Amino acid sequence: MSKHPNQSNGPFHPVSAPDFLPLPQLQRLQLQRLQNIVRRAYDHVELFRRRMDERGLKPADLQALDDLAQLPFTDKGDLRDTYPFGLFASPMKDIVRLHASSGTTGKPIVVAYTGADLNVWSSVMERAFAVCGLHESDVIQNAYGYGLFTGGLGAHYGAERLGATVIPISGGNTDRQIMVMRDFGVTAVCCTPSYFLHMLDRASELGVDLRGLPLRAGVFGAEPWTTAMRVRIEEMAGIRAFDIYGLSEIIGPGVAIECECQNGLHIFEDHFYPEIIDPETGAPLPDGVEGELVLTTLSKQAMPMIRYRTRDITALIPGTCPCGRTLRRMQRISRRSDDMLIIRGVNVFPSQVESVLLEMEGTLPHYRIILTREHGLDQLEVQVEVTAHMFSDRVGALETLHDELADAMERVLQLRTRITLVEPRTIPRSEGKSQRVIDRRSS
Ligand code: DLL
Repeated sequence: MSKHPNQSNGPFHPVSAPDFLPLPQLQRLQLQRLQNIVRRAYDHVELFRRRMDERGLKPADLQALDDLAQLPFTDKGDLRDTYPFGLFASPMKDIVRLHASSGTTGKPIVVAYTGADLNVWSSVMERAFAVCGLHESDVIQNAYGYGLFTGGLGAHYGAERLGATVIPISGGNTDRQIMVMRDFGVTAVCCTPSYFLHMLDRASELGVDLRGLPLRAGVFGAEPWTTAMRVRIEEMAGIRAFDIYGLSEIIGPGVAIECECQNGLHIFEDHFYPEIIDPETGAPLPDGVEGELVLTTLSKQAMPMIRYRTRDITALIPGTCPCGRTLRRMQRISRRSDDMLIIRGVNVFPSQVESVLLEMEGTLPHYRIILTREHGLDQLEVQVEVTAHMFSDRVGALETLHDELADAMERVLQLRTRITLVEPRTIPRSEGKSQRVIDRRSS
């Protein structure tokens, strides 16, 4: 038998079979599922039916995958306007789980699952873990928060279905996380990248070197992080760090994940159909061009999402992946179309700030961006921790670092930035998604 493409991660995992479907077969499956889901949404979701009718469209008009582009978009505003249950396509008796995530106003957005939906969710999460080379012998510490957030339970059921040993520790209590990681022989950890950085710091304070433990993989997501951040994490922890993507509106974690090639995230296209559009005009963009990711759920029963505008900015990567999967890949999410900060008329993305900081020797990957308004003028301050070594009476070195950072920021952002170098462990840590931007301009 010939060597299977993902054999470097151990034997081919049987659950990965759908990742390798021949393209015509995948596309037939997608079209069939798309036709069913559009019919379901039309029959059961009033908002969707009204929008289709306004365009003179019927579900039967959908004859090819390309016809999807004629259908109306859905966005977070629709979830807000129909709060809490207005987009459900199943009666409450068939809904077995609700989750929620933050909305654009005070109310959260609510998402629903039937038993069949939970089954799909566990299966894509199981496949996601298999993509990173995890299997039944792994011990997975799941430090995503359990609760209304989809991270905890999503990863939990996928890891259990894989047959791995799951430690449902949830987020928080970092000392206990490190004790468990060491004492229970943990081989993989799931959490936000920022929380893992925090664990790394704390471990080193406690004199625990993660590189000496069996830990070999991290499955990190729920917030943007950069390749530079990955390099740091992999070096400091001696692991492979994989990027996992998802959002509550579509299912939770398990929409896309990086394979061993770590060159883009494979989208589980047999369940989630991707498009990239121009965020301004809504026009479809070709592969390789950055734009807003739009996703359509192909199998979700309780809350089908047709052409959901994620606000996440990425591009579909042309060509095939050396791993052999036929699932298309997207670039890691660099930013959201709506996390753009406008400072004195200049567009700034937090990821730009991070990339400058991480390229500079002597800084630690803990920072925050503080926006204020002084005399009517927006001010951008970047607070960043520097290494303890830097702080030990090398005033000259601190000054040099400060000036170099200010210059590098100006080059990249086209904006003069106030840099504040702070001692290690002074910036508040988060146990879930980090809050790196503090906007005090309106207060
Ligand atoms: O964050 C689901 C999740 C849990 C994904 C655990 C991965 C791991 P929400 O709370 O609804 O769901 O937030 C979704 O988070 O639209 C992105 O803007 C951002 N996001 C999620 N994963 C990534 C990632 C979960 N890998 C929103 N890179 C999404 C960048 C991410 N941003």
